[in-house]
Amino acid sequence: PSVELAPGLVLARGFFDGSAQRLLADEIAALASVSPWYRPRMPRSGKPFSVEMTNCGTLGWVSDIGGYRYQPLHPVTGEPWRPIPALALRAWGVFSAYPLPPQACLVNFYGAEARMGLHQDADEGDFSAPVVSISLGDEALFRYGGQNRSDPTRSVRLRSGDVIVLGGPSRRAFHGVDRIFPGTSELLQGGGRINLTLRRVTGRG
Ligand code: MD3
Ligand code: FE
Repeated sequence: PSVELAPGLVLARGFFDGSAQRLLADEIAALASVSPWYRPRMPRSGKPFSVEMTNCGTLGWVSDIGGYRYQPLHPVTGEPWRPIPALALRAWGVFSAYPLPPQACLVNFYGAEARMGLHQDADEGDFSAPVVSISLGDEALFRYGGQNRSDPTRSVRLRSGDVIVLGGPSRRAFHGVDRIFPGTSELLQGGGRINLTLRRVTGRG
């Protein structure tokens, strides 16, 4: 069952069942053994994120003191990113309504204390493509607002197996993760939360 929380913001509760979540979590563990988790830093300040990141796909989103960008190589190992897991591509196929496959899949890991401040995703060249997000592991309090930072916000708790789609006017909405709820899922060894976001980076020409 999917519900539209705001224009273009669709939540598909429990899209991935327990066995699909298990397969995806195992695929992420395998890809992180090749493309290790690293802690990005904020542009200019160099302050480390509380979220750890890796990517899969032909391009990955990275952040360091020089800025935000998409690049084909892991910033620490210098190796190419691994392919996007087939199950994640399935969510894109079901929800994106977009004729081309995703180029990038940013993989975020939240430990018990991690959070992500309110921001817009603005580093992509094609805003006609949605962002498709998959949640795994512990529950999280997700906050979303409007196109301006000062717009009112609403919150929704995201659970393991949920998919959210950010398309249309919601593609430019401010959003963030206020907190995670430790101990609410048994999926990940050692706890925590993983979020995958599937993205188009370049336009259709
Ligand atoms: C709303 N990740 O990686 S996913 C991100 O749970 C990010 O890790 C959060 O925000 C997380 O950039 C939220 C949901 C999400 C992703 C992209 C969006 C919401 C969005 C783009 C536009 C509007
Ligand atoms: Fe974001």
